[in-house]
Amino acid sequence: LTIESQLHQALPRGELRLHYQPQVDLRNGRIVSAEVLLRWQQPQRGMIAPNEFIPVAEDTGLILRIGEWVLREACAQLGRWRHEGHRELSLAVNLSARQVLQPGFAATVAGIIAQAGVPASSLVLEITESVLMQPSEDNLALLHALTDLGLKLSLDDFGTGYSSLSYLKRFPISELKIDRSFVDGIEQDENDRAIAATVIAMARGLRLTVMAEGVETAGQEAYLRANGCGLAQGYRYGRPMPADDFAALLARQA
Ligand code: G
Ligand code: G
Ligand code: MN
Ligand code: NA
Repeated sequence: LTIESQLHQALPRGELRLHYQPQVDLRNGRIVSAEVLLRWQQPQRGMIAPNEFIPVAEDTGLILRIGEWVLREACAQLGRWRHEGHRELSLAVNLSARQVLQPGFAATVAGIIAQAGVPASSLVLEITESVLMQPSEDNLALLHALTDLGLKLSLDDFGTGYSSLSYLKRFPISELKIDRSFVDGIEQDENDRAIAATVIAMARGLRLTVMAEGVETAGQEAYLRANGCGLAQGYRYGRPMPADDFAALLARQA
């Protein structure tokens, strides 16, 4: 069987799972949110990484149904955690370009957050530069319809794509995620240090929050904090993990 035909079965058979990776406030080290990362436990193939099946889901259009399931599941989980006392917790969900730019998506999101009983302000949607590379009036209106709900848009993998800086001004983005490829070299590569510091300074100038991805070491963290980066995510704080493990981590810092 092809990966495509197996992917069709993944949702009805309950083979998709969500993992949660902690995101911390660099001022105090506290976990304030998590990125939601999709996992596919395929009975014959084992665990399949999103980089392998998301492109297939995008090509086939299955991403629309899968993406909606991810949002629904993530918001329901967020509602339970907030109800259990983690009142300030928020979640960041990855969206494919095709998903964000489908007409009526904002109404779908509004329905999902209402059903889950979570405030829109506790939801971050991570989009990629490919969304901003189609800067039509229609697309701009679709993104505004989302931010009008009160949620935040975060630009994932910043610096790796082709988006022009002018898009940052034009689109209703409130956060930049510095790509892990720049964070990697902070301790040894003068260029990576300069890029990280410059992106942080630019983001602050534009009044955007900054999340550094792929933070693994104390040295990387110290450099990012010293340069004004507010938020961080990476193995230093935790790998993507099942909901129960993330809940245990939250409980320990309560
Ligand atoms: O979890 P992992 O570190 O392997 O993630 C790999 C990539 O897959 C990430 O860059 C992320 O953007 C993407 N990804 C993970 N979960 C989702 C999802 O639910 N929807 C979409 N569209 N992409 C996802
Ligand atoms: O594309 P996106 O940035 O959404 O996906 C994040 C990916 O990066 C996930 O596949 C996740 O497993 C991976 N990741 C998260 N933190 C780290 C880290 O500290 N080091 C490395 N090498 N990978 C990470
Ligand atoms: Mn992401
Ligand atoms: Na990324």
